Amino acid sequence: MIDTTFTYSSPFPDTFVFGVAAASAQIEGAAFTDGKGESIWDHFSRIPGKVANGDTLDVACDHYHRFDEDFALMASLGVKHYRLSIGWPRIFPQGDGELNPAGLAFYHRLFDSMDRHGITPWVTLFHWDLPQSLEERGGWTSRVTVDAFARYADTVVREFGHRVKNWITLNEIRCFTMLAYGYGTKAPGRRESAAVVNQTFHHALLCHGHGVRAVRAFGGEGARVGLTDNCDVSVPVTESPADIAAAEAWFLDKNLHVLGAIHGKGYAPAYLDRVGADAPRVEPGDFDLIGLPTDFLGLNIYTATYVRAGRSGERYDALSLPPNYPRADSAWLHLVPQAIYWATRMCHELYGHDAIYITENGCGYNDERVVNGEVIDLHRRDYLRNHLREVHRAIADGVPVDGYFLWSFIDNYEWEDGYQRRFGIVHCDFETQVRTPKLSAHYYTDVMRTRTVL
Ligand code: BGP
Repeated sequence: MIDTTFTYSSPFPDTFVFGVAAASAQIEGAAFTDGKGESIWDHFSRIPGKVANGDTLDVACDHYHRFDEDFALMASLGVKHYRLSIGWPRIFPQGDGELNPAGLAFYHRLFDSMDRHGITPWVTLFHWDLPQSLEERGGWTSRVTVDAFARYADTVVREFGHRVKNWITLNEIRCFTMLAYGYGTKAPGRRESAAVVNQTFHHALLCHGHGVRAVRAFGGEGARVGLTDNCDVSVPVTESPADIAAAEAWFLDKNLHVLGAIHGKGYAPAYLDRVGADAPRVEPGDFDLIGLPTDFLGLNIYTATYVRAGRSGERYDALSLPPNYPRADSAWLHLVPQAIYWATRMCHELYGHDAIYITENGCGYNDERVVNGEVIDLHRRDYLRNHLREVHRAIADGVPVDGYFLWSFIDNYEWEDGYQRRFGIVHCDFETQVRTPKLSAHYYTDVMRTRTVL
């Protein structure tokens, strides 16, 4: 039922969550401290030519040693919700095998500090930092990783379940499967066949299921869990019934791998037709796990593809963007704010998700400098404002968007782009570790305070 009293200038609902996001490997640094094992990114970043400027994750934002001041800064900016991830190789340096108590102790200290600063944690169990030891035993191509993840998830949820109530199983499956084992641009940088890549997706889906199972088993009262997906998003060229129907058909087709698979009944016929002999091997009971009901869906939304009705009988026509279409410095990050509106609306209408969080949204630029104590990132303020408008519009249209986490709190290690690509609303000087909130941080503070798109 659409609330007709919710207008363009209405504040966001009282229950709407505003937050910021980051991930263990990207900000913690301390890559080999207190018994942490090597991750595939620690390994990959040392292979010449894989990461811009040969940047490693060794120090990053040194958040491992500075989290207390970082949470003080967050609190001073009015941030009350923070999405972070736990570094698997800190907990189990080899992925399985021996537990590292110092890793658990670190996250206890971190949660203590968040408590003191009045910040609620939203914890992702896996944000890409697979222990290298597991990679050497097959990584995501092997069920060894699934078993190891099940134990890791059980351990983490048992340990922190009394203090963490919002859990995210995995971050962006296609990035650590397809891009990592198919295209080879992300760690571990392999180029495998389609059959192998489809199998990595299947193993990731199983781990998602184990994450849900672990939270149900050990999360305690009030625990909630969901997946964070980076679905391929379509935006209808015109908001006419024909273009909307085309965009929806494209969306369903493109997202068969993950969103189409987590509903528990096995892979969709359309998916099996598409992959043919390259279909993943499925064992009995796999979909009992994969299809476990969740409490919410997390979406990381950055960009989209424009789709219109097919001109000559096709169901849709996906348009390639002209070279002068506006984008951020990340080459893939074309500016399409309506992505948020359409992704959330389609997930609600096509898959029935009734609690959706934007778990990431943001933009990456190079060469953002502190001048006279300020970083005037009006480009990011504009990105943020345009996207928040679309969140607001979705809510006005009855789409259940319950929260928004901005990527990222602070400039950090942007995977193969290293430190040159800045996504933060807080500037990090990687030489001195000095933090400077950018104009966009102050803008977001005002938005969170007034609960209005200012
Ligand atoms: C998402 C990741 C984040 C973050 C962001 C920016 O895919 O979940 O960890 O890195 O994208 O993208 P990138 O660093 O690939 O430019």
